Amino acid sequence: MNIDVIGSGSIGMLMAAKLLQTPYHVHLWTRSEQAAAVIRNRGIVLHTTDHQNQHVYHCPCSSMELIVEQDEILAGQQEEWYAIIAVKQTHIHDQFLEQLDRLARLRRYRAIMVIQNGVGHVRKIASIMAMPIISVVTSEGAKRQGLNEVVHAGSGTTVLGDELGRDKARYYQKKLGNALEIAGFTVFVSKNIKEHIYRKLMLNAVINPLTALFNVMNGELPESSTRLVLMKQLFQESKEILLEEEPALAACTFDEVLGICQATAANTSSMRADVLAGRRTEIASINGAIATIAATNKKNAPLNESMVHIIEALHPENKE
Ligand code: KPL
Repeated sequence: MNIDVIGSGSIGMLMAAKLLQTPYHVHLWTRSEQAAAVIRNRGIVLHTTDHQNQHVYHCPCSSMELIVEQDEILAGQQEEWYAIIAVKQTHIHDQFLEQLDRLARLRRYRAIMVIQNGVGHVRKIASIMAMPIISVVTSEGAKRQGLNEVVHAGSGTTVLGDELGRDKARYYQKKLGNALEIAGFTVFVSKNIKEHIYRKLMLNAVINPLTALFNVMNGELPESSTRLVLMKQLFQESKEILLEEEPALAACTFDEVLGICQATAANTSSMRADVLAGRRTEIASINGAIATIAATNKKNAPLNESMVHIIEALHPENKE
């Protein structure tokens, strides 16, 4: 089995480093040639959770921006290829989709896995790719430290599911789930992946914008009473909106949000990290997506909408 890991962010690098320890062949794809060159020359450095150990994994690596030049190398390959798409929502734009389409034609992927926060990505990717697409929701903790280093900040679970019902999706879901298990991840296959996607969406809708706005670590967020009130209100609003789409969310409680803050206490949320680095955030695919779902169901989403407006106002790079 051959696996392209597309995206060298924290989860992409963690997946690649773990899969490199299996008999599978792994190829990592970065956004820029600069990052690819660093990884080709120095390998991926994976730090253990306790920071006591680090291992270097040498990894074939190319950049998506040079995909055209790779045609000759990749064309006509007969092996069985799969892809894990681990780029951020903000990166799934037209140019990326063109590059992905090109790579998919060259590799003739049997199936792909997509791992993103928020919603919207599956529809975009499915519009250009006809093979089975497996949705993945992971709670693995990973922290990127530079172009080729990642800390495995905490073990979690990785849930796989089929949202689109395409032919053979169940078969590949099992096969790819096994591959991730062999790489050391704790994997579950869910018959209702939407529940997991929406549950994560709801947690991200509370933790991500508020940690970014108040500039605090995940564990610090519930420590002030003002922030706690906002967290509860944002949770309540998001839950009511998403419940209409996914009744299984009825069982979700605010304690779950507090539990994630505690379990990831020393983490900088991905949105806070984006804001601190001056990058576009995933606000549109998280709180923006919840506001859109509300509008579709003729409901209001004042807090989710406010989060979008405040993050956009503070950080104009977030405007489309
Ligand atoms: O998924 C996350 C993120 O930062 O995007 C949480 C769960 C909030 C962990 O940091």
